[in-house]
Amino acid sequence: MSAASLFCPSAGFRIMNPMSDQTLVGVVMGSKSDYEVLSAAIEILRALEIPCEARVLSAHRTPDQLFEYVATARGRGLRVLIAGAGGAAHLAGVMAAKTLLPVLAVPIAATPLNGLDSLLSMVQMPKGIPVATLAIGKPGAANAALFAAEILALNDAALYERLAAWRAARAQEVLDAKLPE
Ligand code: RP5
Repeated sequence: MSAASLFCPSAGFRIMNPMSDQTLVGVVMGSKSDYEVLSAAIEILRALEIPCEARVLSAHRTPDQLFEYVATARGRGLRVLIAGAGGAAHLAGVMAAKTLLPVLAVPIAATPLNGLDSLLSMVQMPKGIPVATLAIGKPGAANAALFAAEILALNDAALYERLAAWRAARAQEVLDAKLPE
């Protein structure tokens, strides 16, 4: 198994950085059913070599365990939290209430309202407890990871270079695009 990808049974996926094994980003989802969407965030974090962990914790089904996770996150060295949930998605707001770490929220289409319920739940946080809300679904999950990377890159020149290279590669994909004759 490569050092860049290690499965940790007790904490879900844990992505190791060859330079440091300090976990920096915690990806929390309200249900295992959210994983397909949040995997878009984990893929980006892995590509940028940002050590992260993924957990299933619910604001309404496992509130005590969620509180414990968030309350200890900063002390464990985590620097950014990503929260993905569907329906009445109070997960991100509850997490933000328990920490001063930045919380990036990913709305998930899990009900007949197609994610609009989740989006509004997350984006309409009352003044004082901020949650940064991304787009619904996989695009939002990927952008949450990129936003986390931008935050971490403020104090990590090597990560800044990896992020710049990642974006340059996306630009090159556009420039290389071939249209039908
Ligand atoms: C939310 O309810 C979860 O975040 C998930 O998006 C949705 C459905 O959960 P399951 O019924 O699939 O566990 O709490």
